Amino acid sequence: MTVVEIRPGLRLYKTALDRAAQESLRDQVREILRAVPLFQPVMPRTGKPFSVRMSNCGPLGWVSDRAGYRYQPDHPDTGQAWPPIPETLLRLWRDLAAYAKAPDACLINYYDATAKMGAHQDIDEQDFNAPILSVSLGDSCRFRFGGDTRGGSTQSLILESGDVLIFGGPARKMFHGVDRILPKTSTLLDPPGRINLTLRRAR
Ligand code: MD6
Ligand code: FE
Repeated sequence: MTVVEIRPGLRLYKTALDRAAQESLRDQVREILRAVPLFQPVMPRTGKPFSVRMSNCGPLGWVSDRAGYRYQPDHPDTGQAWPPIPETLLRLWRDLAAYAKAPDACLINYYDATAKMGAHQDIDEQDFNAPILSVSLGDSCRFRFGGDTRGGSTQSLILESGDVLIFGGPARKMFHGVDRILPKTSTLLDPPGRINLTLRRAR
């Protein structure tokens, strides 16, 4: 594992998880998705579907529907409580996030080859002192990030399977998104694609 401080508050840990750890986490995510299947979030008001499908684990999960964005304890379609956060992820948080309180939410994003994520800020949480820790599995993506306002200059980086990105401090509220998936860059997932897990303190 090597760590790169990309800018103050934004740290990239390359290959924080080796292949065996990625396979183990993949299997745990598969198990979670058996209990709480991927759902199709839609944009508030317009109802336009995201190209990414989502699920969650932990006490709270992030959802988006016509009523808005929020954290809630259960699956929006089935009412099933979100399963616990896997120990592997809690360990990454303890080792890398340097934040006293444990995460209470973990969003699971699944991207097929054509999915992407528009520029956004993560500002639905109550405590911005807590960082967000993101884990990538499967195909690589081009991740884009900018400043605290929309439309300024941006930079991009490639996130690969096993990489961990931490957003904290002055980078906590920066705009970011996923330009595109780079298909066939990993053999980890079947069906192929990319999974991104983000650990947060929602409350
Ligand atoms: C993704 N990530 O990598 C999207 N948000 O698929 C995020 O939106 C994100 O990586 C907050 C903090 C870290 C992230
Ligand atoms: Fe985000």
